[in-house]
Amino acid sequence: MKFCVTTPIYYINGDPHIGHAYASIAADILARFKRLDGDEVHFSTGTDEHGIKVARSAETAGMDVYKFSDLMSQKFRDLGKVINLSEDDFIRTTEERHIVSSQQLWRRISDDVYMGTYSGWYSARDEEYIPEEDLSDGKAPSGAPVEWMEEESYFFRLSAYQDRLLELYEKNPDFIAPPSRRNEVISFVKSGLKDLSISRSKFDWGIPIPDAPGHVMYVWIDALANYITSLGFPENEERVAEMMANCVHVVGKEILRFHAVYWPAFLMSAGLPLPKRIFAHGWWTSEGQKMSKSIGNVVDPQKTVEKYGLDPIRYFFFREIRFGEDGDFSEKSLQRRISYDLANDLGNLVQRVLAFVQKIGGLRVNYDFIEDERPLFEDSRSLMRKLRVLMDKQDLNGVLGEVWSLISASNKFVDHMKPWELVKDDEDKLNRVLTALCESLRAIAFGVAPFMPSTADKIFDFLNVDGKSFREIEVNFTDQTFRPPFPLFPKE
Ligand code: ME8
Repeated sequence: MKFCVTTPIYYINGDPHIGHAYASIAADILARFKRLDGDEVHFSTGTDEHGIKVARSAETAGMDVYKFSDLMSQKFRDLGKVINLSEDDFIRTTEERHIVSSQQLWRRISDDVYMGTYSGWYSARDEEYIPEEDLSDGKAPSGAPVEWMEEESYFFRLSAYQDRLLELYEKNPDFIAPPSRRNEVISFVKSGLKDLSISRSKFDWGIPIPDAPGHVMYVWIDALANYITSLGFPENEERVAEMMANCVHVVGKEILRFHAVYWPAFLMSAGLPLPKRIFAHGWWTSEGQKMSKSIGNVVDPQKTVEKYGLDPIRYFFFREIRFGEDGDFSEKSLQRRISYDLANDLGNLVQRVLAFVQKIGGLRVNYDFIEDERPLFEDSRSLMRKLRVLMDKQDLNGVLGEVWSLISASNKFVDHMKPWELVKDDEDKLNRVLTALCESLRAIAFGVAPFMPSTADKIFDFLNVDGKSFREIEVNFTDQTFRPPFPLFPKE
């Protein structure tokens, strides 16, 4: 199977923060899961560098806009290292390949494009025109200031796509996820679509429109096109087609409309395939408040990783809330997750089982399970089948829930079976119990691997397992001595 997953490409007007890290880690988890499951994966992320907002930030910084873009884009690339992203492509919208691709997309939609004049309120922070009726106290719904703009502009005949879009949502109920977001989009489209202004003439930090000197593309056209550029458009349309058919765009809920309404309309107009799903995730506040530079509560990914380690943060994001909902990032809740779920449940299980196996001189396998051990063995072998179903719905929280129920079942199994007593008088049972436990540790390691890759690697190492493919779960262990385990989440 082929699988494609994308993150939003981030504006480079400010430093990356934990919200960007969150969206990227979500996509990374989906990509890692599918790779372990044997799929051919294309995972792309990158930076959105054109538009008024970025041009103004460069101006404020007193820098040439190209130099500014290089500097800021690099910060997002560096964030990828800090959060262990496994992207296949990091795309910058200022790259030549992207300019070619966006211009080609433009040509392909040109039957739906006409020239007119735009006048209205523009929010540079949202990079969007705001309809007069949506203003409150003279501001955009996001709270951003607006300014009056009037210019000659190209328009995209979005109004002509209303019925086709409604049909798309109707026929593909999972096109927009989670389901709660779907109605929101449907009622927006039903309320009537206006044609969309898709060019700028008073401003030049954008991709030039073919054969239209003095006009650049509206930043959102160029931004959305990144997904197909990354897949090789325009040279390789075959690859675009096969990857888009199973592509999930992970986006924040505030940009769902661009992805679920404008993007499919552009693709339909261009005669290009639509993605499989747009998944809108929620927003994180920090210690109960909206993250903002003026409040000073913006969570810096680098510092948080230095303090708590990366894997606990990657875990926290997807354990704390259902993927799609809003959450609050607080150090207290993070610490709680680390000490209960990670150190007590997972860390302790691995430690108590493997230290014991080590103490008795290694594992001597016995797969002749009886009623006592078989359920744990079967739960371990069938874990991946359950996770696959949940992952296909991007239910990341559900996946962790399943993995943690196996962890807790395994801990109870140890308590109940008391291997330290079996060692005295029932060697056969002892070996069955420990074999079942090693099986469950291996399944657990695979279950956590997409979320906490380095933690999983440590467990794989302890168990002498390769950790490259879920297929390894089906292979019986052999007699062996393991490396001595060390605590996965040491208490300071
Ligand atoms: O919108 N909580 O870029 P952007 C959770 N360039 N996620 C957050 C977040 C928070 N507090 N803050 C940001 C753009 N995000 C466009 C996208 S795509 C073709 C173009 C995440 O830099 C979330 O995923 O404003 C959001 O959609 C994204 O960062 C927006 O990044």
